[in-house]
Amino acid sequence: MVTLYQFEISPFCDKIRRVMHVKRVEYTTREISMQDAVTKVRKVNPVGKLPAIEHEGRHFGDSTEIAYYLEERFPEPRLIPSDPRQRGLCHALEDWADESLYFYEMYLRFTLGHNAARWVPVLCANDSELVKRAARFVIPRHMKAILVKQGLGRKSRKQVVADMRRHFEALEGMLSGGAWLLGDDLTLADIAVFVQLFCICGAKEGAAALAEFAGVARWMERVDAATAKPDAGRKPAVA
Ligand SMILES: N[C@@H](CCC(=O)N[C@@H](CS)C(=O)NCC(=O)O)C(=O)O
Repeated sequence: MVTLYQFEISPFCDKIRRVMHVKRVEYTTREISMQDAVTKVRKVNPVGKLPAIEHEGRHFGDSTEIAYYLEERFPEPRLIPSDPRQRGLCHALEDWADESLYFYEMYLRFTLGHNAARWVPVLCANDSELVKRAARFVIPRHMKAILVKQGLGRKSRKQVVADMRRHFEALEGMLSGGAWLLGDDLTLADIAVFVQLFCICGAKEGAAALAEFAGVARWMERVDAATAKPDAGRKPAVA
């Protein structure tokens, strides 16, 4: 049995739940609240980020590390190609999702007031009233500070939305070659990109972009159908 330490709404945690669902890995989740994050996360991942898993007495952090570990321990069905070119592309797309698309979801959901009003309470669902109230002010500022250092936070909203739209356009182009990002089979690349897009589409601006790209919308439905727990009760592109 795998134990997943998570923030439920984190795209990286969603990525690992979906990988485990496809591989039919038995797992249980431990939800970490915002107020416990500072003390509890470092106990399961010294880097201080989630997801982290515990399996057979060992701890692993970082969604990429975890996905490669799960691939080794639960090889079927394969999610990481063995062909070197496909494997390289799978990694490049996963890294694009984790290290670029992630910052768009952070920017859109947590720093724009109209989206933050919806998502900050979800982020703090397991916290005390005091934390919930403080979070309305603290979380958007905290995320903005991260994004200013990263670079996206120094751009205008118009520029960020235009950059984001270009990512949708790139995906639409990649998907013209087949049902999945790498062709005929679902891979870790589909899951990694999907989870970030799912969060982006939780913002009004993301949902509006999705409405323009029918190929991306159909692919999102395919990935969700192939990777979500039937009882997850969530649909992509809710705004
Ligand atoms: N590269 C990491 C990123 C994980 C990540 O950034 N997780 C966020 C939640 S979405 C987190 O734990 N942030 C807490 C922090 O940075 O202190 C992965 O793939 O697991």
